[in-house]
Amino acid sequence: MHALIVIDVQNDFCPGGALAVAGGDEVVEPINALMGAFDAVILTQDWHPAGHSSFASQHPGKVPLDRVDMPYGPQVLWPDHCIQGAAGADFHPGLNTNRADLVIRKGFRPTIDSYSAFYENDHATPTGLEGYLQSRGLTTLTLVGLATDFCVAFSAIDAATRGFDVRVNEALCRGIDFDGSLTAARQRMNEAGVTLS
Ligand code: VGL
Ligand code: ZN
Repeated sequence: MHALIVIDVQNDFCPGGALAVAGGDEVVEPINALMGAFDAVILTQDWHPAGHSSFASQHPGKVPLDRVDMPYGPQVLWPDHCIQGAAGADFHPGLNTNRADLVIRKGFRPTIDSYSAFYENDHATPTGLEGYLQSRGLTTLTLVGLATDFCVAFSAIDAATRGFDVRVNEALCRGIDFDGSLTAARQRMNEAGVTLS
């Protein structure tokens, strides 16, 4: 059984949003068109409380894209984005959310970020998605969405490491791509056994 996992196609990651990914909105219609071909469609939603620890605004003297050391490891700092209940956290209005069997939210704990749909950035705290997929027999996963080099890549690597057959459809992803992050993410995905197409 094959699931389509649509990562973070939310207003803040689209042009005009707080953490806009270039061309982020271009993936919306082609993702909609793909949904019917899958046994299950799952959406992820970045869902931060105001004042989240991944926001540069919470770290005096820091600006977005600076790095800090968190108790769980290094963390890139971001502009305030995807705040629970705010318009920026809504899915892009063109995304066909009706087709989704499951919406999984992540990043809701104030002191830890969660790029991956499977584990928070400590690589230990589960979101529950793995158990959901297992109990539905969804062993093959195609990932699309935003951003290729952060939430898509982290999700793909976690899933491949946990034994899923993972494909990333790069044409239906867009990346943030700073400081070599896209090239590095592609390499890490390849090493983890993710199929890039
Ligand atoms: C993401 C940075 C911060 C993503 C989410 O969806 O790739 N990136 N929060
Ligand atoms: Zn976030």
